[in-house]
Amino acid sequence: MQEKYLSYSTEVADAIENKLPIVALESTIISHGMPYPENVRTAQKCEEIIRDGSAIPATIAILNGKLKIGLSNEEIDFLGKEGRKIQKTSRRDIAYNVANKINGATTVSATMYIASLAKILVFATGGIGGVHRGAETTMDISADLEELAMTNVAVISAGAKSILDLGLTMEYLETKGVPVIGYKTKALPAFYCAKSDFEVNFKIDTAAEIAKLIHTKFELGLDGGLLIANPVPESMSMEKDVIDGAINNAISEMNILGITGKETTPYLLSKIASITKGKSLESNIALVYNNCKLGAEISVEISRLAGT
Ligand code: PSU
Ligand code: MN
Repeated sequence: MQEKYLSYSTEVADAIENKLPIVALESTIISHGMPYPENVRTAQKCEEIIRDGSAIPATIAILNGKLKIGLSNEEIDFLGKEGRKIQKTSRRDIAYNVANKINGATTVSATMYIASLAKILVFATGGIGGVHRGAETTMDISADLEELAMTNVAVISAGAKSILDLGLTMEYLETKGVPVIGYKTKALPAFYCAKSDFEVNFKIDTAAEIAKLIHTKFELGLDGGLLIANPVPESMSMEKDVIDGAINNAISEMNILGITGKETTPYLLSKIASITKGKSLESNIALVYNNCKLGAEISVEISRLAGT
């Protein structure tokens, strides 16, 4: 039924036909998560890393009324150049954008949903949205968390940024039955920092064991995703004080400007990059690459378990 709305690149269509491991990638990170031209370069390098890891990348977006699974270099370039002019598309926006042929860069929630339609089980990104600081009054809780609660895709991220309330984010995931796995770490990674004061649910040290957990969860009929938290490489991890200072400044500035809702995350990301003179962007790029590498390893192991 949904098939008529899907459009696969030749590379991804071929991978599905031949049951090759596939790793989904989101497009909001391109349009809203990083400046041009770093965004395009990063998106292309992510695809390369996944191919080097013997898997096929499937970057997802909404273009010309189609849910696109696998983008051409030109399409990635278009999303990167348009930047924030492209609509940031989460679950609630998908139908409207398709019905009205509005181009959309997909967030974690929309990407997970579209990946699940294509039966792609592994999705690598940078950071997920979560419960925002002050959510007890703003109710700003990312749709990413609800999607993790219901859609069968494993999301590889570097944990959640401390622009969010990490403790509340972990509580929310627990309520929704979403396991949080630390790759080689017991401490929950905090995006730019390899560690936070919070703990993951399960520390797992190999891609093969993570794949086994994903496979088992879905075979048990336990619907909903898993969050794999992969710490930023130590050499690119930022000092907690430096990043906390930048985040606090960015949040006060945002409150003064009255920025709310879906503008929040993109605003904070770019403000933090400018306060840290680009250091946070470097760390952001490094952690995304690290997640693509792990995503490829996990998807290769899952294909093995599926007996292909
Ligand atoms: N975190 C990042 N970079 C990003 C995002 C989050 O470090 O680009 C994007 C992702 O697409 C994520 C979305 O799904 O922001 C969450 O937005 P919101 O907080 O409005 O739900
Ligand atoms: Mn929000």
